[in-house]
Amino acid sequence: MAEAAVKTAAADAGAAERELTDGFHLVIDALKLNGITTIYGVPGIPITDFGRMAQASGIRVLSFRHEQNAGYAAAIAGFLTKKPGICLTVSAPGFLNGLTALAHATTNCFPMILISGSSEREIVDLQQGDYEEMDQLAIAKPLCKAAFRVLHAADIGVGFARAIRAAVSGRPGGVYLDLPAKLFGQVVDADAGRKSLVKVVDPAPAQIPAPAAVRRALEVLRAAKRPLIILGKGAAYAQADDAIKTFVEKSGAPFLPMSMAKGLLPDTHPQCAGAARSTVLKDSDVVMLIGARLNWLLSHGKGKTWGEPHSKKFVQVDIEPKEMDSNVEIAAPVVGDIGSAVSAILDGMGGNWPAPPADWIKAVTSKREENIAKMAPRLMNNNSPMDYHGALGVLRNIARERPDAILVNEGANTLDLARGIIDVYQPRKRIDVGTWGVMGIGMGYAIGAAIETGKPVLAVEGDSAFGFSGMEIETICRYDLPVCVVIFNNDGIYRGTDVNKAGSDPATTVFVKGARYDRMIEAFGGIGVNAASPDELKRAVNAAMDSGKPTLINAVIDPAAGSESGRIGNLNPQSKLAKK
Ligand SMILES: Cc1ncc(C[n+]2csc(CCOP(=O)(O)OP(=O)(O)O)c2C)c(N)n1
Ligand SMILES: [Mg+2]
Repeated sequence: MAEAAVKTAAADAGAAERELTDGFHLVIDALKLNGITTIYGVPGIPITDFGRMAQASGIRVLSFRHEQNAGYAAAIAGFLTKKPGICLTVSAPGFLNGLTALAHATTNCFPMILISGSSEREIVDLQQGDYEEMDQLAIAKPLCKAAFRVLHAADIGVGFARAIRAAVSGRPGGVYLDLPAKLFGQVVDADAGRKSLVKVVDPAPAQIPAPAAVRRALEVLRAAKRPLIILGKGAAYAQADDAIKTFVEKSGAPFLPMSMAKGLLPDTHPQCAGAARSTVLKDSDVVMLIGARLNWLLSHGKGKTWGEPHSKKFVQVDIEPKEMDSNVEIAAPVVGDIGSAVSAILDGMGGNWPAPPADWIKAVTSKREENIAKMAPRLMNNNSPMDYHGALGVLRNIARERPDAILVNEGANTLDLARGIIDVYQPRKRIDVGTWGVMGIGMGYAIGAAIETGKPVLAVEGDSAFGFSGMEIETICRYDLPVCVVIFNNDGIYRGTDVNKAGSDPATTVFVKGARYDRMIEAFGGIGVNAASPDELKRAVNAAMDSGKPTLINAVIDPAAGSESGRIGNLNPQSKLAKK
C-alpha cells in the first residue's frame, strides 16, 4: 500500500513535469522543428546548459576555441546547405567575437543566424554595470540583414521563424537573435509552448522573373558578337547546377567563374575562360552576370580592365533588385532566384540558339591555351625550398585526382596563385576569403565543410592567414575531422624577407624564420609533416587524404617568392613623399 502511494505520487509529479516546458526546451524544439541539426559555438554564461541540453537532445553542438571561427563555420554551413548556419555565443565579448562572422555572412550573402545570450535587460538598459553588459541588439543591427530579440518564452517560435525567413529568403544574409538569460528559465505550459512553435513553410520562396525581363535578356544575348558569362558565388549557392551547366553549354559562350563559382562547370571545360580572363573582360561585347556582383572583384564593371568605355552591354541575373545599376548601367536586368531565372532563360532560348561567332571563340581559346602552356613548366619544378608554383602544381594534380575534396583557401600569394592554378571540378568545392578578402576563415570553414558534407577537406593556407584561426586545429583533432591543412610557410605576410631599417624589432610583415607549424598539431594528437620539396608535399597530402586523419603540413616556401599583397598590390596607397 505504502509502495503504491509512493508510485502514484511519483507518477503525478512526472505528469506535472510533463505539462511544463521552458525557454531552454522551446529553443531546442524550435530548431528541430525547422530541421536545424547543428550548432557551432563557444559555451559560457548564459548558454552553457542550453548547449548541454541541445547536445543531449540529439542536436550536434560543436564547441570551438573562439567564436569568430564558430561563426565562420556557421556561415559556410549556410552557403553549402541553403539552411541558416547557427552560431551560439555568450554575451558581450563572445557576441562581438561572433559578430565579424555575422557581418561576413551578410556581405557574402550566406544565410546564418548568430544566437547570443545576453544580460539582464533592466540592468543593461539603465547601464548599471551588469555582468557582460551590452546592448547587443543595437550593435548587431547595422551589420546584418535583420536582428530580433525574444523576451518571452511564448514568442520563441515566432522569433525563430522570423530569423530563419530573414536569413534564407530573397538575398540570403546574416541574422542576429538575442536571447536574454532570463528567457531560458521561463516556464510555460507545455501544450501552449508546443502550439507556439512555428514550422516555417517554404522559407525561401521561388522568385520567378518577369517574362518581359527574360525576353529582353534573350534579345541582348542573341545580338552578341562576343558574349561572356560570369558566374558568381550566388550561382553556386543556388544549387541549380544542371540548369546553369545546360544554359552555358547551350549558349556556347565562354564563361568566367568567380572563385567560389569554380567547379559549377569544371575549370577544364572547353568554354572556361579562366585562363583568358583579361581577354574576355576587355574584348567581350555582351556580359551576362549570374549571381555575381560588379564590385571591386570585377573592377566595378569599368576602367581599363573592361576595354573601351561603354563598349558593352550587361545582362544581370540576381535576386536583389537593388543590385542592378550598382556600378554601371544594366541593359537587361533579370530579377529572380537563379534557379528560376536560368530555367526561364533556357526555355526562352528554344531549339536553335545560334553559336557565338567562331572568331570570338577562337580568340578566347587560343589565349587560354597560350596562358596554360606558359604556366605548365613552372608547375612541374621540384625546387627546395619550394616556390608557389612548384607546391601548387602538386596540389593541382591532387585536386584532379580527388575532385570531391573541398578546397579551403586563404592568404595573399597563397590565395591568388592557388585560385588560378588549382582547377575545381565540382560545384561548391572551393570556399575562400570571399567578398572582403578576409583572413581568418580557414579553420572555421574547414570544420564547417567537413561537418556539413562529410567530405575530405584540403585547406591551403598562407602562414599569416592560418594564424588567425590556428588554435582550431585542436577542434579538428577533437572531432577527428578529415581535414588536411597545408601551410605555405614563407616566413611572413607576402614575403619573409622584409627588414626594419630603423631598429631592432622585426619588420611588420615577417614572422619567426623556419617556424615548424607541423609541430603544433602534434600537441593534440594530429599528424604533423614538414615538407621541403614538391615530392615530399605530394606524399604527405596523399597520405593525409587517404587516412582521413587530421594532418598539418608545413610546406617550406622560399621567403622571397611572393609579391606584395599577391595580385592586388595596386590597391595599396603610395606615399608621394621621398622615402626616408
Ligand atoms: C582580417 C584581416 N586582417 C588583415 C588582412 C590583411 N592581409 C591580407 S593578406 C594577409 C596575409 C598574407 O600573408 P600569408 O597568409 O602568409 O600569405 P602569403 O602572401 O605570404 O602567401 C593579411 C594580413 C586581411 N585581409 N584580413
Ligand atoms: Mg606567408
